[in-house]
Amino acid sequence: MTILDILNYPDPRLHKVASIVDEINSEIISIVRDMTETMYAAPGIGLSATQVNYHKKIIIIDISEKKDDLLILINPEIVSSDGQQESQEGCLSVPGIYETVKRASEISIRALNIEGDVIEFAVDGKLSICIQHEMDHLMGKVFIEYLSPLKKSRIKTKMIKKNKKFEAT
Ligand code: K1U
Ligand code: ZN
Repeated sequence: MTILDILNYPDPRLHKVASIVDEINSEIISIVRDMTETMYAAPGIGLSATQVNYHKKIIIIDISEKKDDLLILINPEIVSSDGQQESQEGCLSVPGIYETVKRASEISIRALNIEGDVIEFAVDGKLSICIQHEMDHLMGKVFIEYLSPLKKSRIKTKMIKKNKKFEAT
């Protein structure tokens, strides 16, 4: 397994739209393994393939305390959504930034699991927020795009400075 580099905002590759996984082959299994190691090492509670510069519809999530409840969703789709909730979100691609985002409170998801079976389930709360956040990444959307143009621009400037500092060291 390998710990992959996570793209940092405003890297333009974060805005690529992921394509459908049409076969769960050894390449997909390998990227899922590497993503899992990367997410746990970061540490994070979710990760999309987009963030590791792999532009296929794969997300992984583990919101458990013990980090022993990994959810792997391939080609995830939101089949229905209801209500609204607001909460603070962070992003491994925008480190150090936490902002309040409004999202649907309950969503029903259809996806493939790693065995290639179709799974359908409804979720709310933190898991629902995390799934919506990761699915946005697959569409090339980063959570700060929900903020006002002024806030977004300030964060962008801050991140560019931070990335330059990091590259110089
Ligand atoms: O997509 C990502 O960048 C991962 C992101 C997921 C997420 C967090 C909060 C709301 C929605 C989606 C993160 O994991 S940021 C790090 C984080 O939240 C965390 C890390 C360690 C322990 C607890 C939380
Ligand atoms: Zn994110």
